[in-house]
Amino acid sequence: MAKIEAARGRIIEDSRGEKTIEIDLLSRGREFKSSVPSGKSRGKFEAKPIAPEKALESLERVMRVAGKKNFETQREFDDFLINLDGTPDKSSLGANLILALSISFARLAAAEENLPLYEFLRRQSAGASSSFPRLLFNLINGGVHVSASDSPLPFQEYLAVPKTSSPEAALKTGFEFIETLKGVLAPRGEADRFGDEGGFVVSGLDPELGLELLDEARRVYGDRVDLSIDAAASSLWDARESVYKWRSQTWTGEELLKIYEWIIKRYGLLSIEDPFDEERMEEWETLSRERRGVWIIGDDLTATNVERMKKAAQARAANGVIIKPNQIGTVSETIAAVNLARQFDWKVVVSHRSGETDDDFIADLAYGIGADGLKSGSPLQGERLVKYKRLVQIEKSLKQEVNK
Ligand code: 2PG
Ligand code: MG
Repeated sequence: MAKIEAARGRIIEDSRGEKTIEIDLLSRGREFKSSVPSGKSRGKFEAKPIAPEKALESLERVMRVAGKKNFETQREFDDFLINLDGTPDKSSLGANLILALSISFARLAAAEENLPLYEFLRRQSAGASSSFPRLLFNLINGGVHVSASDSPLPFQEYLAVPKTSSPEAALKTGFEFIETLKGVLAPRGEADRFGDEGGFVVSGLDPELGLELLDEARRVYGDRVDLSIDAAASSLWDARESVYKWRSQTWTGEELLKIYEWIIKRYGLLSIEDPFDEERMEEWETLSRERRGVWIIGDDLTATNVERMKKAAQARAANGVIIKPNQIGTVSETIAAVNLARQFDWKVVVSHRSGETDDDFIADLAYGIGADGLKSGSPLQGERLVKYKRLVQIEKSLKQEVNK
């Protein structure tokens, strides 16, 4: 059904000023563009991107074969890419090139069927019904997303999550809450430094401090947001010394567990992402065991990879999962991970990466598959805001349809 007539690729800059690729697929006089993000706190089980220059060379290799074929389905196109690559981690063609092609193909195939992208994606996912995700705004950045000279907090992300399922209302709450938070941070002289995802930078060693500050803002603003963290603990884990470590601080797994138990109670946390290292599932289990109401979310742990997810489910390590298309590399495999999460009855949070572009694919994905959350940084940064705005646009278009 879908015939790719030509492809173009170029190198662009992401939100960190690092190089990434943008790809256009051309078909029947129309072009279908996409670009791919990249992560800094990358898990070891992720698919591997290659240098952008090399990825553009791979594009020629792909087109020599793809240009002669017709592809019936997304799965068929993705399988073609996976087979042509031939490696388990997509390091031959490059996971970045493969994902850009896969996303552009989804846009092309949706257009062929005259469907909005989110509806096309919903149909790829067995039994999914579309719904709007909660928005997880990363408002205080820490860990490896902040330059070391700013003495960042140990946990990578301190998030505020508006208590509404309307993206428009959530975005409004997000901006208002940021203003309130500024008022809390200004007397500390910390209202004008930003990390990779557009959140504020707070200096300190106490992992709780980011939550204390968000909570202070919440007391002023009103109880209209939940709080969450991404500890990104694989970045803290020191395998040689068998401890978690951040600058002059160290914690054993048990000590971290105590911190989580305390902050869950103290702040009524909605979710904790990557509380422990990606290899230490026994530690995850100790937290997940007692915490049925809190979303214990795997990111580096699960890497949007069904084999990793099965292991985590067997170990009872988590009850939720981060879905990042570029961790696995194709749209079909991303949706397979979502389907499996649903079978496990896990929460699903679709997520951006710390180095982002203006591509808003993940917003259509999150709505299309009915994700519980979309995590895309602070709305103060343009590359993050486009994702949230795309959801608002979908919401408005659906309302118009009802009013017709
Ligand atoms: C994460 C992500 C995105 P990175 O850990 O969840 O917030 O960070 O893209 O650097 O892996
Ligand atoms: Mg994470």
